[in-house]
Amino acid sequence: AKVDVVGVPMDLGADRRGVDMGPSAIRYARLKESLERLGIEVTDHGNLRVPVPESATEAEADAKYYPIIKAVCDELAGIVEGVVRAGGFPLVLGGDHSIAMGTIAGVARARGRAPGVIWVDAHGDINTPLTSPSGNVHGMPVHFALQEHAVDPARMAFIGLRDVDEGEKKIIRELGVKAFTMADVDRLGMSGVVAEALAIVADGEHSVHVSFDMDGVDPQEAPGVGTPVRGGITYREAHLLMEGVAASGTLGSLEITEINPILDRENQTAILAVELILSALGKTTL
Ligand code: DIR
Ligand code: MN
Ligand code: MN
Ligand code: MN
Repeated sequence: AKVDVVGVPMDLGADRRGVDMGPSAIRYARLKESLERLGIEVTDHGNLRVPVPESATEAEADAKYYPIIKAVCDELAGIVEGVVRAGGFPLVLGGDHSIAMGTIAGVARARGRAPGVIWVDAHGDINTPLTSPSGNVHGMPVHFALQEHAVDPARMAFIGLRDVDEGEKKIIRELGVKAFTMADVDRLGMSGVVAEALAIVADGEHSVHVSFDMDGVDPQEAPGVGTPVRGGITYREAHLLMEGVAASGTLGSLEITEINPILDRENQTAILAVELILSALGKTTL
């Protein structure tokens, strides 16, 4: 197996600073060595060049940096497209969650078809620029993925939701997007949730994209995130989720977002991210 790592040190999409250090934190947690120990061949494409907010114009800042975020996502899409066309597996390291627009666009272009998407998050990330209470672009990537990158709302599932804005609730209801809230995880168990989610999003091998916001996990296990919300996915549930995805044989691309090393404790959120990546790529106990 082969994995292509791409880092996107983006922190323009969120209010809290520091997620731009996410790719470094994940690499520091021995991503490459751990993947290689699994027998995976790793090509690290390094980081994209992402402007810092201090270098933005006033107009760009007023637009919540959308023009810059869009430009970085376009570049990311090109890299991801190339990776998929070459038969590789894109593993994208964030950065805030706005980068998902680039990853999904690249996968869609390479395959001529948008992937099914499992979106693991405490939040819906489906605000439009008009419904968003914050204006932050990391709260909107699902909206843009559906709108501009042809993701089919019927082939998408959220897992882990527990903090959804009023406007987002309405959009999720109207589009009929399958959303497994934490209450659903409690009731069905994570193995049931993953099985149902995969039944919705997967339709063949390498057809599924997992977009994993580390704030989907409970802050006790993943304190290094900008917008922690209590009552999240437990350590074991997170592994079960990734192991279920791996066992399905349908995973085609993966991204890990929103790790904030400044708010972390001894890099534990990045260390967990590496563990979860390994589970998603086939690491098993026996
Ligand atoms: C909120 C927070 N729904 C917003 N979103 C976050 O700003 O749109 N997403 N934190 O990860
Ligand atoms: Mn989130
Ligand atoms: Mn396969
Ligand atoms: Mn998110």
